[in-house]
Amino acid sequence: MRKILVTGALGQIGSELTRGLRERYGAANVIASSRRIKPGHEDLIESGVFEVVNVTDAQQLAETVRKYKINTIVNLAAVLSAVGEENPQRAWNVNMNGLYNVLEVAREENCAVFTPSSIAVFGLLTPKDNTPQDTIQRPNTIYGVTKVAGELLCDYYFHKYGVDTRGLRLPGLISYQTLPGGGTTDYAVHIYYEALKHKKYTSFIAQGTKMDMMYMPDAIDAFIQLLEADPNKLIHRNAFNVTAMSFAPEDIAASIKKIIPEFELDYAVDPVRQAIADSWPNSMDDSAAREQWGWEPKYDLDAMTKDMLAKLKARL
Ligand code: AKB
Repeated sequence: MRKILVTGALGQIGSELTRGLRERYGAANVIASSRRIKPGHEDLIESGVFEVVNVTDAQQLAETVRKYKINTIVNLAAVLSAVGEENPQRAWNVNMNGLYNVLEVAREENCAVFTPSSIAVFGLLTPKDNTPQDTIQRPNTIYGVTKVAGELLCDYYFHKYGVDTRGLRLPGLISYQTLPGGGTTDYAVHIYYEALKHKKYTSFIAQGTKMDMMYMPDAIDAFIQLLEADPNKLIHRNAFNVTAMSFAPEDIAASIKKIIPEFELDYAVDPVRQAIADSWPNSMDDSAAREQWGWEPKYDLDAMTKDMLAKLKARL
C-alpha cells in the first residue's frame, strides 16, 4: 500500500492532487504538507493528516517521512517562472536544494519520488512546434534551469541508487480551486475569473503567443497514471512531455465568447513574462507519454471553457 507525502500540498496542483490521491489511496495514506498553513485551505487540511514541512529543511522532511513510514514522495514545492525571475536565489534554493533533500531522504528511506518538470525546460534553441521528447534544452529562466537540472538529478538517483523517480513536463494548468502562484501561463486562469466578474480581461501575454495548456482534471489523471505505470514500460522516467491543447490569448477569448458573447480581450503586455513565453514551445509532441503509459487527455479548449465557467460561477 502506498503511503504518500505531498509537499507543496496547498498550491494550485497540490490542493487538487491531494484530494485525488486521498480518494484513490485513502485519506489516512496521504499526508499533505506545506511550509505554512494558508487560510482558505481548511477543507484540505481537515480531510486528512497535515504537517508543516519546508523542503529546504532536510531534517524536518526526514522526520516526517519516518514518522508516517512514507514510501512515496510527491514533491510539488516549487517557485514558478515569473516569481523565480524576481528572486532567482530563492527559486534555486526551493527547487534544487528542496529536490535534493527529497531525493536524499528517498534514497535513505526507500521511497519513490514524483516531481513535476515543465515546458520551461525548453529555450530559444528548441524546435518550437511539435517539440520532441528528446531535444535541445537551453532554458533562459532560473525556473527552467532548475527544472532541467531536476530532471537530470532524478535520472541520476534512478540509475545510481535505484530510486523509483518519475515526472511529467507539465504545460500551463487551468483550474478553478486554487490560483496559480506566479507563473507565465497564469493568464489562462485569470481570464476566466475576469470573464465572469467583469466580462473583460487585459492579457499580459501578447496576441499570437501559443503555449501548451491542460485542464487540471487531466493533469490529476496524468499524475496518477504515471505513478501507477508499469516501470518496465518507462523509457523516459522523469520528463514526459504531456499536453492537452495549445492556444494563444485570442483563442481562449474566442472560446469564452461562445458562452459569454459580450466578453472582450485587450492587451497590456508584460515584457518579462512575454520573453519567458517566447522562449517556450508553441506545442509539444507527447507521443512518448501516449505510447509508454497510455496518456490521453479528455478536455480540449471548448470542453474546458464550458466546465471551467460553470464550476467557477458556482464558486464565485
Ligand atoms: C509557469 O508558468 O511557470 C508554470 C509552468 C508552465 O511550469 N505554469
